[in-house]
Amino acid sequence: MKKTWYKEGIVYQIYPRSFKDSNNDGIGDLRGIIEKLDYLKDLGISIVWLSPIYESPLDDNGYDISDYYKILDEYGTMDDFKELLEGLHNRGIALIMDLVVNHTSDEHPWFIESRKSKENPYRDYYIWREGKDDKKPNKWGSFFGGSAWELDEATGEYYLHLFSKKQPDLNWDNPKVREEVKKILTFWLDLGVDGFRCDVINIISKAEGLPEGKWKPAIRGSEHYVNGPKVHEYLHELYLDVLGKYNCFTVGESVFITPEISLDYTAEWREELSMLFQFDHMNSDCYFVKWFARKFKPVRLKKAMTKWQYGVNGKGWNTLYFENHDQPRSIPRFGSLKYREESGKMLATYLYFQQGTPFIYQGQEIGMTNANFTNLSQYRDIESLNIYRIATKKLLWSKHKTLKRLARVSRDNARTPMQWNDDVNGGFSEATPWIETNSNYSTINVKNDLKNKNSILKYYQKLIALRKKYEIIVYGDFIEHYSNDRKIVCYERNYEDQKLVLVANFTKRDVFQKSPYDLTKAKLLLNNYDDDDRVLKPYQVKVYLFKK
Ligand code: TEU
Ligand code: CA
Repeated sequence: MKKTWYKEGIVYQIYPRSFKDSNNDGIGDLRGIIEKLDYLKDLGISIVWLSPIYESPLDDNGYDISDYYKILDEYGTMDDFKELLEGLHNRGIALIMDLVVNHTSDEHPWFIESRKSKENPYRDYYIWREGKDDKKPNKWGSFFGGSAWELDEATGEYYLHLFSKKQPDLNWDNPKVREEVKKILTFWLDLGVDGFRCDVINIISKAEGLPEGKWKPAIRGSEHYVNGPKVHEYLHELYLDVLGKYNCFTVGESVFITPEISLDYTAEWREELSMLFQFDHMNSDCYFVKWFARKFKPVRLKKAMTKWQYGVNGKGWNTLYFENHDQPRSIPRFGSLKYREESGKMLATYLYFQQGTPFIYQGQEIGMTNANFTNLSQYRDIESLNIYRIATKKLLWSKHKTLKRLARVSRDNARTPMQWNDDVNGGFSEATPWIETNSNYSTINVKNDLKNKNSILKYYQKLIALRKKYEIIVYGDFIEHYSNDRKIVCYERNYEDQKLVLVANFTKRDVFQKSPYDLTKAKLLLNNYDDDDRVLKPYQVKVYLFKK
């Protein structure tokens, strides 16, 4: 397997709107990130992924771009961006940008032109269809609920939007669109960025004729564009014409995918993408989509994680993530609020000792928890607001039930301001933030964690340092033991003359430690408790190193 910097790297995702506000208007910005560069360096991460900072009407917090070459005013200027990039590079940290090119904003000049007339030169940049007998062209659904089609008055035709109606899908079959994407990539790479996180990249190619979709528990119509007919051709084209010429890396967000299919994107010889995000483990507490809840079971999480380890290791490359800006916080989800510190450390260890590139989402490293919103007015996320409307109006869920569901799964859970200290608004801003700060900032914050030597943050620093020190954590193989055990986790990694063994307790009760090896013969590398005996305390995790 080829060794590369991005396999060895540790990524930290910044959601700029909620990271740090430098000018007290309640909105995070680039100069706020610049203030925190040393914090990032001390954490030990080596790559930053910046969620979108481009000009946008913010219908979906920047995942609706109206100018790919301009920084959103609220976030700063191109000079601020260059200073940020230089500040990161000076500290040995790479930067990857969010590339959102399945769709643009409806306020992008291309779409403004496109909707003007059927003859407009930009018409074919998007996907327009006539209605069928006064009805929508087909029954495809949007990821945010409702139909994926919107009627546009000017020409009486419908346009496709797999996300909000302010996010029209681009027509990748138009070579001009692909040239535009290459121009965008080249522009940012020439500025010095080190790669891209490619938003929903496995849905860019739609089946010819846009055939009717079958009803499925997932999104109606998705069988006609998930890993669509030309997706590999288009990605390979981007690679040949642009990406392959730079020492950059790409991580593609991919929905409804299997390990086998993922290799078609990431096997090195394919020359497409470096790695993918997948969602299987995100379904360990729901069915297909998060709105259909089921109880979290550790064994389901283990099965999903292990499936990807076995399916991809040695052939492609995995990503390791539990959190991002679309997911609720992982501690209340997979761990326990009662054992916040213990379970936060255990989850990190279980995840980041597997093979793949680690992704840490801002606030995860201090064990931030869900927003606890109880009122609809507290929500900002378009998906949450849409689903609330649909659930209460069409599915006739009660308001109470819908709010309870949102409190558990809403994307806003991850979007509350970063908690820096116990000053007003957690030190994020002196002004009222665009979304409420979690009131637990007085105890859960960076300042406290830096003072306390047993904090989650200190533990993350230690874990990151270990990943940098021991190649086995990056490149070792992966073998799981006791995969059907509902309480414990145990896996090993092997590399050259070394073996790592991880044992962990995924429950709130003491359990007896199990291991296929005599752990008294190994060196204890990491432990989230002080004691090391044969009983695993609630959410205890230990990692041992053997020299063969
Ligand atoms: O997410 C794609 C995606 O699959 C999500 O919409 C997912 O279905 C949803 O968040 C689950 O709750 C990407 C971005 O990460 C997300 O923030 C954007 O809203 C979306 O694409 C559209 O660009
Ligand atoms: Ca600001």
